[in-house]
Amino acid sequence: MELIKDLPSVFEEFAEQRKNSFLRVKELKEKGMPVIGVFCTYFPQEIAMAMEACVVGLCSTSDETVRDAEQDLPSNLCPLIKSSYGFALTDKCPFFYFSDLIVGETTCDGKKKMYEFLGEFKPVHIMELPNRQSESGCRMYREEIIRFREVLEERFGVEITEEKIRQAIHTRNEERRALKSLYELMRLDPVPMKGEQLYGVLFGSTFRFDKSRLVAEIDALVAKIRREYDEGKHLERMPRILVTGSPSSGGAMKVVRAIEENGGVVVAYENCGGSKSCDEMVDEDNPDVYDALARRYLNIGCSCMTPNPNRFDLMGRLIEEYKPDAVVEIVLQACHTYAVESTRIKRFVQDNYGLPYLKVETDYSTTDIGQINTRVSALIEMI
Ligand code: BJ8
Repeated sequence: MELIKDLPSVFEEFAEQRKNSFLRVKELKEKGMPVIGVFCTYFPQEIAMAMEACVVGLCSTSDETVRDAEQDLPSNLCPLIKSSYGFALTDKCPFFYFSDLIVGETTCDGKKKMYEFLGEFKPVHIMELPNRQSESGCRMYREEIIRFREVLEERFGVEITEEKIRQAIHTRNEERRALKSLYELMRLDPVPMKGEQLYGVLFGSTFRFDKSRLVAEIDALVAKIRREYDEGKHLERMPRILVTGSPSSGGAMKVVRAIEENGGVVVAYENCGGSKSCDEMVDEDNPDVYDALARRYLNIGCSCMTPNPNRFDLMGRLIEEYKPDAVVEIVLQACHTYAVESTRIKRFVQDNYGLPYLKVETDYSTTDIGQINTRVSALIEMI
């Protein structure tokens, strides 16, 4: 596929993708396609894809409905949870509105309890996620994935064969491979694009429902960026920042913007939406598709796991490959697991790699932008 549009238009299009997909989901639903709303990277998408369902991310990341959510939820709760619940409560999220089934996992306590409220508006299925990455945990998640397949089969009157799951695994792996080849361009120094542009494509791609077309488009985008880079079109050399912690979408992108408006560039996202979502493939050679899925998903290094060695493993690899000059950790307000783990991340980054580390605790409001700018610019000046 030859990419005709210029790069700024492509970045713009992906950044607007979520909004532009509202209508598309409506059309797909009218054609009889089931819509599954999800909240977490642990969700084994391949099972839903194997029944040709449309999978939509429901995590809301704006301040708009937080006040409404606080009617039912405590105010000192993670903004992602409040925002997501608020959009559901006020019926302002078209993806939630069109969802036939909501799927949640037993990750952090706030999300788990919020799902109980969502059950008042929509059918909710909870997948029990073990909190340890162990052999027994894998067996348990494997069983949960099979149970989920059975729930879908019963609810939608379909048969989800292993062959279809195998095809979906291959399609998703191709998508991961393409997205990885995109973000791996940020190993270049100087970088070919801004971190915010990269994130826009990564996030926007989750709302592209024709995955084969998406893969071709991302491959073409990578080829185009590479070609232009070789012709000398790239940004200036800037302090390189690795972002980690809670998801950085929506309101939390203010931290990324602060980095880039103060002279730095985000070269890698360790968090969900970035490498956490794409780093590892599902083993296509494993004869047991459920075991392959359980192993791959359970390997995600979310702070809900205890202990959580895979996050440190991924962080270490990203530091070596992307050569950041500093690490910035985003901790959403009241996200206890990331907040607690941040102490160990700070030690890991400072002691093993001698890198400066900055933790930013924030929510989706704009009230702390000035303060974030001051702290981030001090970090960048120090590099
Ligand atoms: S795999 S990061 S998507 S749980 S920020 S709601 S953890 S209190 S979003 Fe997450 Fe899955 Fe983990 Fe990723 Fe709770 Fe923390 Fe809020 Fe969070």
